[in-house]
Amino acid sequence: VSGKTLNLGILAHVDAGKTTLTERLLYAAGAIDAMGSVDEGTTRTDSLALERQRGITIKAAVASFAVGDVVVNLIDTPGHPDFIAEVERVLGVLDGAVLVMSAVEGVQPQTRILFRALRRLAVPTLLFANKIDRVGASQDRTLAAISRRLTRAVVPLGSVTHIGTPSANYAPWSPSDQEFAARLASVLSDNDDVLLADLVDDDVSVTDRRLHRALVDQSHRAAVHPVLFGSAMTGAGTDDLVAAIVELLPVATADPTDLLSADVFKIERGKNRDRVAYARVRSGTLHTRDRVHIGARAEGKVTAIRVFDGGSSAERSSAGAGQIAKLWGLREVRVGDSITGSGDVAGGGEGGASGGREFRFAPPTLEAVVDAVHPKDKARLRTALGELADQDPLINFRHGAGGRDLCVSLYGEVQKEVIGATLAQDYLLEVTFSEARPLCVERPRGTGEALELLHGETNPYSATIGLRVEPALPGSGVEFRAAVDPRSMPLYLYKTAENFVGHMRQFIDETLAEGLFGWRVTDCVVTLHRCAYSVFDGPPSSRGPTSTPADFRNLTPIVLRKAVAAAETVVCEPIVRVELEIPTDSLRAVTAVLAGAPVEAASTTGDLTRLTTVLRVADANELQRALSPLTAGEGAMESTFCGYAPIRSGSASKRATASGE
Ligand SMILES: Nc1nc2c(ncn2[C@@H]2O[C@H](COP(=O)(O)OP(=O)(O)OP(=O)(O)O)[C@@H](O)[C@H]2O)c(=O)[nH]1
Ligand SMILES: [Mg+2]
Repeated sequence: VSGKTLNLGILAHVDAGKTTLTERLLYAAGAIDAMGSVDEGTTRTDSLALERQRGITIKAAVASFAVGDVVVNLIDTPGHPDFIAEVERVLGVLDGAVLVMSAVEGVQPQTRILFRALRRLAVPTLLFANKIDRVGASQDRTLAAISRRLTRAVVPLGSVTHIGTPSANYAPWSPSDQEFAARLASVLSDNDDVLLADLVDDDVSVTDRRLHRALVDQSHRAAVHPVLFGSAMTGAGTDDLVAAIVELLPVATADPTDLLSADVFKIERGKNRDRVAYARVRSGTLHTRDRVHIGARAEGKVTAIRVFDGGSSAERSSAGAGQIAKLWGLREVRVGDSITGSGDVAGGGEGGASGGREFRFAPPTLEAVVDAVHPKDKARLRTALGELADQDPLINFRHGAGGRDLCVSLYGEVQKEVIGATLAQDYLLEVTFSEARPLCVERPRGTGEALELLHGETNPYSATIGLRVEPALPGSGVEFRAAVDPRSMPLYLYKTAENFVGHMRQFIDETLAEGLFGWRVTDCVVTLHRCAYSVFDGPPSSRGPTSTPADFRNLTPIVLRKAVAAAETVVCEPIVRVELEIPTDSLRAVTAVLAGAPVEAASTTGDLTRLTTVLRVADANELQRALSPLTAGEGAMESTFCGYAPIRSGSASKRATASGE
């Protein structure tokens, strides 16, 4: 294991040119001999049949090239908002990112959402304005949109000639260009007081070289974002982009002698349908035949490793800190798992499961019931969805309607089609989907308690459990507290109090997956306030505890359901904050569609009006459909998930009144 690694995400709004750019970068760096094309379905990273048919990226894919002694692992991501969960997993393994936008369309809704996430995680990010060869491309408009809608902490590194024509080209500014140096100095000094003071004093120490060093340093720290222009299609500007990537983005830093830790961000099926995990090694070194912890859940043995190494991946006996490795042999691995050495303390990172999952973006807000066309396939469908859910963070399903229905959660209609096509292609399953409806949650209305006593008349199990359910702050999720003496816990079965509490937590999460109205129960505190196990006190030889794990596993859901029923629940549906930018002369027509929804902020500049409001998801979807006809195609809207609000009696299409969370 030698050299340096840079794990680079390529992110953008749908169709901005990520996959084409990935292909171009591989070609420019000599990793491939000929450029593939998205339109012909021949790129390296859009390798799935579905991606090639549709010309869109669905799954994140890794490719790599070398520049000098740096191996750049490119992760091409999907831009369609239905596949945002795929980007979510990738964000955690990046050293840097290129946020691509089109120099024609400029900053689009997903551009902002992605940029915000990159900023929050402080991922060093270059901005690349693509498609300068297309009619309508504009440098000034793109830069204005960036500083108005993304950030002012940007430095354009060059300019474009013949923009909007096939011969459009990009040329970097010369470091001695006075205007460029002045602009650079002004942006950099916003984050550097010493530089600012020297500039004010007109100090001779402010040289081109000093400015350049400050640019490198601030880009590495994600304090400023260099902007480059180019065309993935013609190759204009892409050599400069390669140079900027290796100079202005930081390489991975980690200690290969440290304890092993690796993050799984993608799972793919191998030739024998075995699981292949893509993991970024965070620290330490992973060897073939190593036994490892998979989250805190399972163990496994790595049977083979491939490492990305400029060009394609190559078989290796080990993968070191900073590298992205493909791992074979981990049968129980899921996306989001953290892998640690089996000699070390298991390092949490249980991801993948639907339980306490955290979203960097928004959670899915829709769901549909999926059903097999042929009744005999029902069981197989269940298994297939389970398998898909394990390898694919996009797919999340639950049993609705008391176990009769299979419900998949969704970000949108395209995702529904993709799941259908995947089931057909990979599992030969024909399915139908119900219309997507808002994915609701239930919150407790008040406090509820329930208790089942050992030997009690209504208690079919040999244990005592008392649980209390109380409402908690919106957005807080489920908290479990064990308010009993550890001596009352069946430690002879679970060894430690912590382990027992962990198991109880799991029973509770499973039970809360379906509340009184069939939705997940959340935003509550569950307290275990009574607990006892049964002790057989016959002759001394047979004296001792007799409750089994099954008693606790089976009794907990019974007691918890009673407690939830006593608390009662309120069904709440997802709401989104909607930002609208519309021609002022369409304001009336648009507000008519919003009837009733509170407009939080409105401002008019020139003939454009911007306003913000909060809508139920169903209404936001309706508005999205109505917007284009109402604004002659000029209106733009962006919605961000902002929580849940109690459903208005009867109809999910009523306007939101609550302000959410
Ligand atoms: N004229 C021109 N067209 C481009 C350029 N880059 C990409 N395209 C075209 O834009 C379309 C979308 O390109 P992709 O590379 O698939 O975009 P993407 O961002 O990967 O799209 P998703 O992965 O689906 O989000 C294709 O038709 C490309 O041929 C460019 O620089 N100039
Ligand atoms: Mg793509």
